[in-house]
Amino acid sequence: MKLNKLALITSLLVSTQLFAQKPNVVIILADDLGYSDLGSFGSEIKTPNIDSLAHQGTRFTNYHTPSTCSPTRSELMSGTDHHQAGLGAMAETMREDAAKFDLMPRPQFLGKPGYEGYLNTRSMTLPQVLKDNGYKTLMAGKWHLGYTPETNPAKRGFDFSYALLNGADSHFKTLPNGIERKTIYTENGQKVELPDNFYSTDFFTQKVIEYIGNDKKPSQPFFAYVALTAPHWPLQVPTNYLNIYKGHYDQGYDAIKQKRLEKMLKLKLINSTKTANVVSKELAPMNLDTWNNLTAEQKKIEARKMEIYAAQIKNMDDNVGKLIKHLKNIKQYDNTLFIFMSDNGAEGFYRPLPGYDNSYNNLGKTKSYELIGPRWTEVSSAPFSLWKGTAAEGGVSAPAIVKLPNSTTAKISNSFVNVKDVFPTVLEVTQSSLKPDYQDPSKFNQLSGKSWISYLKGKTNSVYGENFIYADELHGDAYVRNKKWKLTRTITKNLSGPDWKLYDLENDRTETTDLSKKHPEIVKQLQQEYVKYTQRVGVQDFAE
Ligand SMILES: [Ca+2]
Repeated sequence: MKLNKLALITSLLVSTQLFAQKPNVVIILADDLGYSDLGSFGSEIKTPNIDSLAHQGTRFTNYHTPSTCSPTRSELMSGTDHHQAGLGAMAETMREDAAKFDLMPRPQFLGKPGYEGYLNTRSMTLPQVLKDNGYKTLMAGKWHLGYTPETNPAKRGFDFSYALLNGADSHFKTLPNGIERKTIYTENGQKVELPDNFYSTDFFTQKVIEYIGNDKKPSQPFFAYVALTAPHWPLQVPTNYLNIYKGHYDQGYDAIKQKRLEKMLKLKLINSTKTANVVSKELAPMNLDTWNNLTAEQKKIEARKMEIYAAQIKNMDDNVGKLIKHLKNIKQYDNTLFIFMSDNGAEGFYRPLPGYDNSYNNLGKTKSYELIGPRWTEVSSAPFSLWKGTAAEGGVSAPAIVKLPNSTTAKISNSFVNVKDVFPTVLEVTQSSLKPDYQDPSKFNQLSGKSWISYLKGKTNSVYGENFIYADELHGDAYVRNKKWKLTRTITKNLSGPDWKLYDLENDRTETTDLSKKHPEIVKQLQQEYVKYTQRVGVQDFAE
């Protein structure tokens, strides 16, 4: 009897020890961060903490996401195409009043399969699967995948959650007089009021640190989803950040972009400083002209907006630094898988709100509500074309960094990868398994990405192989890829006209030369692949 007891205790101790050795997982999701906005991706903005992950891990130069927030988040959480996960279109576009948000309304789509407007019940979730596998699961930040109690993070697998349920909010608690907060925050599923000193990124990071706790020998590994709302509009920073980039952007768009391109070339992220064409004044939001054609007053305001944007990114990096420091303090840093990425390209459309004080001296403070606008976005997206909400590379390419547990060397990877790969990658690193129900396609959407691990460990030359087909569609903007080819259209705001265009991404990822007339056979083949994709995932046609 005594022996049995001892054996039981010993085996418990051994299993607890093995359990504790499972790696932690930290996913940091930036919101609308452009492709070249990090120091390690060519930016002049100082991001040493995020760069420290890049310098011990892999930078993906060819990482893809849907072109807006909630579709990407649905793919990250479910590991499946957003048309199957419930965000075939953003919920905001399926409202009768979508035009209010500068979006083309398609209320007739709402409720169709895959267009529920929230992370649907056919989606298994990454936090739930990790929880089933013994992980403590926690998140803080933007959810954007459902407003009801059933669709709250607390019901979709998170043990601990502090969530903004909406797609955006002011970064401070204080709003202008007469403006009422309509957004909803919940903690562990219960509605909460923001604290008076709330600043989004500071607060969400602190919450994550609090949920992780101080235990140096935790009984469970953890999964932390750090869903930051920076540097999404409005441009707002704490007072001590207001002037840290003062004067840095007075040279204007082209000078800063050129510096980024040269740095990217030096870092071997690109192989030439060729960059995309800028949008014409006629098509640009606000009809904003190029730098040399602006008045001195316009230049002053434009430069100020970018100073605030850069400061917002610096604040985000400082918070990532706080999190890294905490993990080092509790001896959990080395044994953690880090994935840092943006959820989509930088925001180039202009979506101001009435009732805010956007005078020069108030920019970046509470009660202001500004965006960087299209021209600085063309810098954020460099070397790519366009921005968030389009199928151009500037909309669907995001900076991404993965640092495997105990990794210490820097790599740059040009392999095509996408956000749906995160789920299977995390499963492989954490040696987690799916319960039988989740493996039944009649009950649940199946994972459609590929794990990066064989590739990152040097066992394969690319994640998807040479001849992969990949397609996506959002709000009528679409693309399909095979080998070096991308067939694409961006109908939004008529930015690229109604026609499909063909680009050779190997030689022209800036999408400057349309080769559709030259290679009609490739256009035809890719069009057929695109139709197959729309049928497979159930795309509703926005273009009609
Ligand atoms: Ca976003």
